[in-house]
Amino acid sequence: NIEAKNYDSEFCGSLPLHNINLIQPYGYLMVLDRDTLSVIQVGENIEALLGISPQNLINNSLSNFIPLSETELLKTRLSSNITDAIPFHLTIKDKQEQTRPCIAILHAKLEFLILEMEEVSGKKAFVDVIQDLKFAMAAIDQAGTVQEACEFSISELKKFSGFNKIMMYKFDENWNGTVIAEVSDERLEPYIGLTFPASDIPKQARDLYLKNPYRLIPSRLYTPVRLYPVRNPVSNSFLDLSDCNLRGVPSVHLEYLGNMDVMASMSTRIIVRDKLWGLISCHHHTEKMLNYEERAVFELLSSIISTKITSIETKDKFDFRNALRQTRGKLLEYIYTDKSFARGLLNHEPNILNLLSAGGAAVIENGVLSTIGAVPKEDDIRNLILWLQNKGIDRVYAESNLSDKYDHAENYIDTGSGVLVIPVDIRRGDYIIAFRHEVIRTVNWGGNPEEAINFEPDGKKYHPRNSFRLWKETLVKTSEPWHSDELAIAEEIRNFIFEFSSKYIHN
Ligand code: BLA
Repeated sequence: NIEAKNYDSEFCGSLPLHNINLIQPYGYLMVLDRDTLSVIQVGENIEALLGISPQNLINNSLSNFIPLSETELLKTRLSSNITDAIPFHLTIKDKQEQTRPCIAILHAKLEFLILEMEEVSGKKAFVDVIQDLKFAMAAIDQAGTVQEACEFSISELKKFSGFNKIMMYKFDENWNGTVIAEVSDERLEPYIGLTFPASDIPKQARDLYLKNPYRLIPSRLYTPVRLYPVRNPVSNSFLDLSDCNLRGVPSVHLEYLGNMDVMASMSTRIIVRDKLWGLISCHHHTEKMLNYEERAVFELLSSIISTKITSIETKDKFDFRNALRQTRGKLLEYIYTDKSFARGLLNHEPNILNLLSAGGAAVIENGVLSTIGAVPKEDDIRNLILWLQNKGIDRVYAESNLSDKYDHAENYIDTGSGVLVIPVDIRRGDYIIAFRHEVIRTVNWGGNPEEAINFEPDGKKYHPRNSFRLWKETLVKTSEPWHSDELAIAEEIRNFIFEFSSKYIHN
């Protein structure tokens, strides 16, 4: 049986999404020859738009259905070698000579063009769209923290779109995600504060957000539309639909939406420093279609929110790093004037506890142990040093759950759940050790993550979990995590002591 932690990489993560060969019926899809614009492959629902069967449409040129000026514009744009999806207005004339205005999105591939079309519906005036955008941008701009940026953005998007519920979903370092902000109609079950396992949005699904800004599923009960012919005659395989908005949805996710009691869903990416940071997830209890303009507003706002979050996070990181550097500067000065790293790190303000946000610290210099703050008993410290020596730990080493690696540390969870170790002279047993106490953390999972997926007795058919009720996990014997900047600063202190001690200390 597959373990929960592996669902993301090993099971859900291997479902093919790009060659599902089915589309959702809220639009039309055509594969066209790059030169002649003649139809190579088409979604079987095309008859509803053109009044022509897919079989009869093959080898006809799109230019037979649009004004000459639009064919020319399309060709000019194509010759500019833009690879991004380009939107167009197409004034389709169907078989009965009826005019059917459409918005088309063109994906230019090497071998052919993929055209996705939707009939224009409920067009908003340009000035209204701009007004919505300006309001939302002004609100987002007011945010001073990431939390505020998330809250302001989703409430603006809720006003604008009318979804029943909008959430900001933030990924952690293991790709689990937590709902950190939520606005919803009153009667809905809240998800705020709940964490969902990585496999709920597996890797290949997350990766698609690096290509496509959003994913829209207007109705989970849609009837899938096949492509005709089934195999693309140019590539002689299934059409790669990864860029297409209309791409069909794997049944496991449709079932998942049903279990959440959601009929329509839309998610929009938040990208921070080239990485998927989170998603704005929107739910609706009845079918809900957003037209191209509305989706474009989501797309634009998602990049504005991404920029805002990036700038706040960058500033926070800079401030944190700056404060660390200032304290480090003072400590190095103390070590220098005291000609002893033990005295330099322990006897002044600020000291090593301030530098590393530690509850206690032990420094062994020339075999002599000195401590500050709340530390384990002397015997325990001596044993820890023997363990470090035996392990040959000769670089800065940090653990937030020491007892997981070293059983004996169970005895001093209250002072030393976490350690940061700076080895100075391993042979002599000279170390600098900062301790952090236990911080009991509760993860509020949206349903038991061990049951993220349920296999039927045949071991082949499977279902997503059907309960998202709070399932608490308590993490014990673990301290606050050590920050990579703290590790870097510890390394700098170690280098300084090396340089300096060869000249002044211990002689
Ligand atoms: C897709 N799963 C998704 C998506 C979201 C979630 C947002 C993107 C598509 C969409 O917007 O609907 C999950 N939605 C959530 C979560 C919240 C939310 C966590 O609102 C929290 C509030 N899913 C499973 C299992 C598998 C799985 C067990 O639960 C795999 C076996 C797969 N999820 C799965 C797949 C997709 C998906 C394959 C991609 C669907 C697609 O884009 O085609």
